[in-house]
Amino acid sequence: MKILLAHCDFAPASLALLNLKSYASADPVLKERLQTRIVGGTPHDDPEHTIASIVTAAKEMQPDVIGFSIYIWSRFRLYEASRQVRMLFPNVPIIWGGPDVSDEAYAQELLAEHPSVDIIVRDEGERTFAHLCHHFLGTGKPLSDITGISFRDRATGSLQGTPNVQYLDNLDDIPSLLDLPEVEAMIDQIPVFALETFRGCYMGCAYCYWGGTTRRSFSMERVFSDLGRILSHKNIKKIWFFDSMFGYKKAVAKELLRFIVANKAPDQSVTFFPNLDFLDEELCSLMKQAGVYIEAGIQTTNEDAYEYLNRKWDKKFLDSKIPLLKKYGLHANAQQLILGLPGDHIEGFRSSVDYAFHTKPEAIQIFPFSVLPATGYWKRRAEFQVKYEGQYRIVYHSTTFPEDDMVIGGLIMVGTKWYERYPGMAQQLVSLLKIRPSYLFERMGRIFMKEVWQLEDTPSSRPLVRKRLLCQAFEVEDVNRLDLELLRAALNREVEDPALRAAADELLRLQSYLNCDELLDARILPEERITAAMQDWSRHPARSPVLEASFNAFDTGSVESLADLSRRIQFVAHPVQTPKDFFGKDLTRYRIIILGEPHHPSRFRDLIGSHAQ
Ligand code: B12
Ligand code: SF4
Repeated sequence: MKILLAHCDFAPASLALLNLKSYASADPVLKERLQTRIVGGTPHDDPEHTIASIVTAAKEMQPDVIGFSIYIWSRFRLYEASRQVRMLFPNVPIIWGGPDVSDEAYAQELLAEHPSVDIIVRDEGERTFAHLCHHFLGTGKPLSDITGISFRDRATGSLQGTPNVQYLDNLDDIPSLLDLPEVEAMIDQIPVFALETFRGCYMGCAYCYWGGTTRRSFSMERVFSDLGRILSHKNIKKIWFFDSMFGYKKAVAKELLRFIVANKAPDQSVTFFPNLDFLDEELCSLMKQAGVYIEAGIQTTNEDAYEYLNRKWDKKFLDSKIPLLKKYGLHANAQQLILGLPGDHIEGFRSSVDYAFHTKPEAIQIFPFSVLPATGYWKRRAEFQVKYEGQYRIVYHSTTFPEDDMVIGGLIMVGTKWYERYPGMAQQLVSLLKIRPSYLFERMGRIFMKEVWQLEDTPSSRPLVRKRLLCQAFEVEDVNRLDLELLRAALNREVEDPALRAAADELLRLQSYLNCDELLDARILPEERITAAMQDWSRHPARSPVLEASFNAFDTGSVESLADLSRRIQFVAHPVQTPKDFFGKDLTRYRIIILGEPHHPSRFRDLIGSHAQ
């Protein structure tokens, strides 16, 4: 029996479809009788292109069954691909699966709206998919006895649903994906690979579907074996771990990190979504050694929003964990927030942004609230009077977050994109101007909207403004237009005091150095420390000459009054080994040594003189 499986994911391979195939291949009958082909594209492709490649594959293969793996980012184009293959093959059963179709009531609605789907597989798919294959081969049960599906009865046209699937007890029942021919064919060419180590999450946050399943993990033997094999492919530079509970079993997590430290090449890095709950000193230290990228999904700091979020954290908890990350120099950490959560309001959102800013992350990532099927908020969407739009079901109105405020939040979100490009600059600027970060971001957003998008927010343009701010968030090309010239224009408009404006210009001039990784001040540190640092600097091939700044632009606390702006300092700098961003790109960071004040020479004057030659 020939089965065509289609997806459209950011990852080059669909973990979901590979898992279905791998699990089925452990069944002797299916191994013998199934012929599976996986076809796909990425959401960055033109949707027409994805659809055409699926249709072409179907024409070539002439499948007996067709399956689609549907996520929020792929749903529109895959609905259309499904419609087109249904027209070509009216009698071939079409199955949809994936998180976006896993809500039981919604699955019925989808069946009613889309005649191009016959069966929807809800939630975990391996076991159900194997049952369906047997069904179509004639070696299995009738559809009404297969758990975890919603389907259209072909004879009567009625819509039916069966009880939820029973999850796999032992995830090791899915053979390693690394043994699949599809993976063998690509593994020597791809730079990124993902390893799923855990399913489910104990938190069950109301906006998330990940927390929806019972918690199960692959065995450590299996994880070590797969990880060792992946790390041995030196072309793979980045490994993603899908484990929402990383650190839950402390000893195991630590063992895994030690394994990574011992086995990874220097240019290989790993990304976890570590749960802050489980962080301790040793785990942080090991994560630093393993070069782990940290994302802290704090989402909000507003107590009113926590009430509905079903999260076990509060601000006090965050205050106790964030310093731990900082202590271990887990620099490339992104603070993630959600804009527009039920119960939150614009002031609460501003405070969350300010909180995230003051933890000095590399990035503040704001996601507009997207109401996902099968989640807690989905079930309560009428109660919160949620209005949403577009493929991502972006919420633009709810009881505590009316549309006007959502637009302000969208402007702040644009400002945080700018932060991502210039974090050091933004930190210094906020301190210099003594402004709330969220206000600076909002201003940046307004200027960007006017200058780049040429849009004014008026009652008639409101829907367009809203869509561009909230739905555009998933496009990247605008981010590159958030440049320093735009900031200069903003500052010229906003800052009236000439001394402050000159200081802001100084920050712009020194902006690349502001992202410093380490700041050594010769005026206060012991002589040996500075002597050693100067020796490093003098040997560094990319060292700067001795530079001068009109005030201590590196220390956010250095400007208390305008008089401080005329206290010139001299400094030197050299690049240091850089952290990587989420996509594995190097971020340039500097070590700065403040030598002293030219008019008030420090006790290190002789030392400076000799190294500066
Ligand atoms: C890795 C990941 C990503 C990757 C991309 C992954 C990819 N495939 O390209 C990245 C980091 C880019 C990403 C981004 C986002 N993600 Co994400 N991501 C995940 C994550 C952690 C793992 C997905 C995975 O591979 N799981 C392993 C596979 C085996 O499990 P599965 O996907 O559930 O598949 C099973 C079943 O669904 C079913 N199944 C699936 N397809 C099919 C097909 C058939 C025919 C059958 C029978 C069964 C079946 O069987 C599979 C095996 O059991 C999930 C959470 C999770 N743990 O699943 C979220 C998740 C998929 N992401 C989600 C979201 C919302 C996003 C974002 C929109 C978040 C945001 N606010 O920005 C962004 C999108 C960014 C953008 N620009 O559009 C949601 C999706 C919900 C939905 N309705 O689609 C999830 C479920 C998490 C959540 N918050 O609830 N994500
Ligand atoms: S902790 Fe993360 S993975 Fe778990 S339910 Fe909450 S958002 Fe989802």
